[in-house]
Amino acid sequence: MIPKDHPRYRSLVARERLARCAREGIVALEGLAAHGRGEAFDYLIGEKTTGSAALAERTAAAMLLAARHAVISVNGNTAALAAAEIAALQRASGADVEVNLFHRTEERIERINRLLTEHGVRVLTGTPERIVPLSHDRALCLPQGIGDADVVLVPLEDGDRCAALREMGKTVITVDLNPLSRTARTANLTIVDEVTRALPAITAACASLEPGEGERLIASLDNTYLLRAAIDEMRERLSHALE
Ligand code: PTJ
Repeated sequence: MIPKDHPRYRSLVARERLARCAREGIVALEGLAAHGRGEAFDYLIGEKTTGSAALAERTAAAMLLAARHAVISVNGNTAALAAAEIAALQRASGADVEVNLFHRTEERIERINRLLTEHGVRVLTGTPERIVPLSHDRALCLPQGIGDADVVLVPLEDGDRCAALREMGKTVITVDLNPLSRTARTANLTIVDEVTRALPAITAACASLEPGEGERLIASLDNTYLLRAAIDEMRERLSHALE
């Protein structure tokens, strides 16, 4: 039992949930290591949504709403941390949700589908095909889902799929606390924020974009600027860390 007044309460609850989901076969054991990396970067940005992340989240909302067919691609970590937040974003954006795993087994796919469904997500199901040009199982996706999408939101991505999706001509939005990752640098739009803060912020933006704002945000999107801003924020915080 984690005491509510513990200074690291939120972080400990997230860890406990991931550990439980790992025991239940929802989160891959490798996902626990991935979370630790994310936590370290979250420390560096001050465990808050920065101004540049908020801009990225608004831009993501605009891109999801403007898409012909937007799909949110969900892995084990994202499902464990943010199932209810995915449901809310699906309602606000009209995006489809598809489970796509790096450490893929049919059993994990089923467990994650069930967890998402229990939280109100309408999950796309069907027979996956090797559509994404990759040699591992992330190539497998649904022809009527990621296969057909023009915009794909891929939170906590593992690297090479982002490039493969871009090669297919898709627009890729990612959520990644590490602004140096391959995914962060390859995506069209990178939100450097913790996934449980980022998804509700995109959901809120879906309901509050002013007329014409979405087009302006998309036209002025500059991912290198957003990544630099995140790195500047970290550098600034580090240089005053012990004051
Ligand atoms: O469930 P599976 O089988 O699809 O596997 C999922 C993992 C996460 C294991 C897989 O995609 C993976 O190995 O990912 P990586 O390469 O570790 O990349 C994950 C990225 O997400 C890293 O750059 C982390 O810094 C970042 N990250 C981790 N936790 C969070 C995060 N970013 C935002 N919010 C988080 N909570």
